[in-house]
Amino acid sequence: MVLSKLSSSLKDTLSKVRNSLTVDRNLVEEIVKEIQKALLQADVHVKLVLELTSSIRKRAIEERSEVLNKKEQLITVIYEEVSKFLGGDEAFELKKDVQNKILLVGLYGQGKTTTAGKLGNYFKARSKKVALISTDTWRPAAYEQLRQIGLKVGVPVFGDPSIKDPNEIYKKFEFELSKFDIVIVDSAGRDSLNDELVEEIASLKDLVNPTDVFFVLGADVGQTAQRQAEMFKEYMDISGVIITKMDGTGKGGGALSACHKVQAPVRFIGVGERVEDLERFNAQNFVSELLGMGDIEGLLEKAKLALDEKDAKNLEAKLMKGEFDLDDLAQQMRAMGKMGSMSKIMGMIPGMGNLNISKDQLGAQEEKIAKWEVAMSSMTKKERKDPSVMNNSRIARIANGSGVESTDIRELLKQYKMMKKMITMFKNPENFKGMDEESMQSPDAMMKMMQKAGGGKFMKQMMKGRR
Ligand SMILES: Nc1nc2c(ncn2[C@@H]2O[C@H](COP(=O)(O)OP(=O)(O)OP(=O)(O)O)[C@@H](O)[C@H]2O)c(=O)[nH]1
Ligand SMILES: [Mg+2]
Repeated sequence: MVLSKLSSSLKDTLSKVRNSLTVDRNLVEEIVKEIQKALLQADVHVKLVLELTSSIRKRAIEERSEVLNKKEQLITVIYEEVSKFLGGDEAFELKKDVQNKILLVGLYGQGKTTTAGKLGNYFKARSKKVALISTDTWRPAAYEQLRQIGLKVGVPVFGDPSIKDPNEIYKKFEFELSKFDIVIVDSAGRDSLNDELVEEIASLKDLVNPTDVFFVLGADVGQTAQRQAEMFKEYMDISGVIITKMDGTGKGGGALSACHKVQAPVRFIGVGERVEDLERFNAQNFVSELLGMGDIEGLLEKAKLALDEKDAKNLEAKLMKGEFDLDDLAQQMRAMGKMGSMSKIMGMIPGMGNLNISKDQLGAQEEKIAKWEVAMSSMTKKERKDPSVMNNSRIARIANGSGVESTDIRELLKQYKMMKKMITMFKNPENFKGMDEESMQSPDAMMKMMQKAGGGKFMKQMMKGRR
């Protein structure tokens, strides 16, 4: 399997990191050297190897994480830099609300025609109306080859072997093609890179105006891949790369270098000759497999959570000073705006973590929050700092100015009062007396504590609102 040698070398390197007692400069240097060697042996271009490893070295030495230990951090850095090398870890999505036209380009025999059929099959299986068109006027029987594949996967194939100009073929079927969700355009290859080929394809590209141009190349191309990639890139924007023949014996490094050169992410990989042998490429999965990192997802999650927690801590510190005004509420609401963070924040309030909040309730809450934000933008600074000045005429004025119903504004003020009361309550350690960690997490115990503190009514209201 392609890259298996690279993979096993990198896995060895990483287990060295895991088994080391300390992470120091020497270890980083040693690791960097090993990664360099592994990449060079896999045929990755030397300049890119140096670029990649120097950013790994720099980050490993300079960056410090608050939550990850040094080992975890080094592993994360290696992972992130290798993923970035592959063009980032966002997976391919079709463009929304428009017809998707995908133009496949690349040299002779790299797998364009086969991949056109595979993509047809892939999108058809996802309930899309797909059509293929052959614009290859170079290879004898190119149209017939694509037609056969189309028959196999049950996708219509357009083309006309009697026409000798690719643009004319496309124009002939342009109207027919407009009826499909997705059109895949197969283009011609040449046995060596020449301006004539690239100019022909650039002109076809201008005519088709594709939503994506995928550069197709085999995992076995080696060092020439970079030059190919460069030449195509000079003539047109390439939005993605498809690496075929991943099931072969190629070293893969040439293809990886090419991806880096065109600065486009790998979108799909071909893993065999059959039409089903196409996989959507996911850099995160690929790199974790390459590096043998079962733990990477956990580490990334941990690092991200730490950032969220930092935000929450900052807010908490402010709240604990008791200076809670409407602007703070707005800030908190904005933080909650990120889907899912609402339940996270609830989870941070003792006793609230165990309440089940459904997605619908969350959605309704978020809608409400959006309205409140609009209302707040019509308030004066003074009103936001000290909402106790609020009266009927002010509320009417704000409703008028913002277009938000005055009942919604009253609800906002009520919510603010509740929050403020709750914060004051939590600030007083007296209220927590006699409670252990566990009972702090139980809604019933919290309810009792609240009642003791004289907040029973408020608590009941809160619970009612949330359920
Ligand atoms: N093992 C394997 N073979 C593949 C893969 N993709 C394509 N091939 C084979 O590669 C050869 C060339 O594929 P084509 O699809 O004809 O390549 P092309 O880029 O259209 O070639 P031209 O039209 O001549 O430029 C065929 O024998 C395919 O079966 C793959 O993912 N794995
Ligand atoms: Mg072909």
